[in-house]
Amino acid sequence: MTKTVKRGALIVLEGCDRSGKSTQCTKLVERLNSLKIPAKKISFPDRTTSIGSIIDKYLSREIDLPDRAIHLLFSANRWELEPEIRKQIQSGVTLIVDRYSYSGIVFTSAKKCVDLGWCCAPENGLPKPDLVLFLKLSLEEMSKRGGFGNERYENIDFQNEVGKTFDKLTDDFIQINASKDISTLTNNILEIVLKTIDNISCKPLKELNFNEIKVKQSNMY
Ligand code: T5A
Repeated sequence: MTKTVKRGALIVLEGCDRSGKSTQCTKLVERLNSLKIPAKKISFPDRTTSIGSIIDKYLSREIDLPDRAIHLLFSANRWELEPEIRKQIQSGVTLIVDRYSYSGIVFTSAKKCVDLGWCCAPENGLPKPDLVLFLKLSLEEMSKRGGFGNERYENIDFQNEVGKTFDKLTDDFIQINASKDISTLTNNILEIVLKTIDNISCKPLKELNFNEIKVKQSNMY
């Protein structure tokens, strides 16, 4: 008789730039693996693919692209990893994801050039996270962290707009105070992640459907 493998969880860390997402994703995977829970980190944008290399050139200001074109490339970068995400989750691996569709929607929307519905549409149908943690950090603290200002989007006015847009997007995120020290944060986040892994049990992985999203302000751009 074949043994049914319990699926892994899809956990996303979101937040403004330099809020510590990458650091926490790496630490979480280490801690989960040390507890013998199979876990891997993936990051968006994934700059290692051919689509990701265009995104990297755009972010480092090597090339310019129209806002809609770069938005669709960020989304395509998620879709090219979608089969792998499903495969890993079904094989029992928990994925800790550094940014996801929410960043895609919010960063383009904060440019105030495209309406929210247009930003959301390409994300519909991607695997829906079991948990989204939002790392919240003040603009002042963010700007003091290493490397801030190196890439496109890393300026205080735009990050302020990004923060406000994230706030309007959904009530479903669990907010985390990202100003705490790294190990305290990892302990806090690990506790929530372990509960999620326990709770998913036999629940199937859902799909994102932004047509149902709870947008707090209907005229949001
Ligand atoms: N984007 C992204 C879109 O426009 N559309 C999309 O669809 C997607 C997915 C690049 C840009 O692309 C945009 C958003 C971004 O502007 P990225 O590759 O995630 O996205 O950007 P990165 O520059 O790699 O990462 P971030 O700027 O988001 O930084 P992190 O991951 O939040 O922070 P991290 O962990 O690298 O830490 C930053 C610094 O702070 C320190 C670290 O040591 C490091 O120096 N630090 C702390 N210091 C004190 N206390 C703590 N608790 C700390 N945690 C970390």
